[in-house]
Amino acid sequence: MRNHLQRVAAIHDLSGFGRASLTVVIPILSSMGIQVCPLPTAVLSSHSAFPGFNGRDLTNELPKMIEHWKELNIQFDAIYSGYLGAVGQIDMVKNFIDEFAAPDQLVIVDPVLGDNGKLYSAFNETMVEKMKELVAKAEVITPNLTEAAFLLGESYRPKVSISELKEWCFRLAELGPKQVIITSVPEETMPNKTSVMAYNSVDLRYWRVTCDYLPANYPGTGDSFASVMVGALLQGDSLPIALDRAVHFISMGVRATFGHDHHPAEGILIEKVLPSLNAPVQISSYQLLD
Ligand code: PXL
Repeated sequence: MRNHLQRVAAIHDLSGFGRASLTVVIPILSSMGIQVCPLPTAVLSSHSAFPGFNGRDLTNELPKMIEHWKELNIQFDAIYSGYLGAVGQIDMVKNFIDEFAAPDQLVIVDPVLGDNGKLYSAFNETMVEKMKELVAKAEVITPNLTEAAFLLGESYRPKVSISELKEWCFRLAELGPKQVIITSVPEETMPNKTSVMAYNSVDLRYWRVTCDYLPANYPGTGDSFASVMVGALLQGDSLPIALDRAVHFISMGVRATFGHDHHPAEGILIEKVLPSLNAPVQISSYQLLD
């Protein structure tokens, strides 16, 4: 039977406090009219940027949950993975992609590994190596600059030229994905701007969307960005329009948050900007790169 709504299997952790992973994936995709079926990889009191967090890895639970979904014969229009609780989960997600494959399905992997040049506290080089295998099974990947550097074995540096970034996108596409999106790219010549770069290996086009940069570091923005990308692509947007929508959603969320004085680890106030996801595209600033 055809799904009544587009349906996404969302393989991420549930962090109770701080807006990251499932606490942003679900509201964003629900606001975009898409049904989310979470497969939680871990349950944490907060994301790992808060000191003293408590977490429970769900690696041993996943096979039983996946088995039940198979018995229910659930069909997914998209499979979307993010933060994985342990390296042993990578093979499970790879198998999930094989077992739940369907025609025209979107498989999007956000290879969550780290930020600002460092791996997140739960991860090491083994996770990086294994993540390459998962990336190879995706149609779309959304690493940030740090994750792109780790996946390519490059040293992280905050300033990477556009020609180097194009080469990084190309090399990431050689790992398997058709579309590569690198987020959190500082602009070389404009310190108050930040960009997202994308490459579509099907039509060989490179895209860039630039927005204002405010000096703050909010965990979970990568999860919000990738979730808007999933929603927009499922709604039939082109790659550059999906990029535009995701960049401007984050940009608005950062602006809605920046003037407040709470701890940045609480993340961006997505609740203030969720309704904008239902508006027609208003700002369009994508650029096609030579
Ligand atoms: O994608 C961000 C994220 C997700 N989940 C957990 C995290 C983080 C980033 O710190 O710690 C548990």
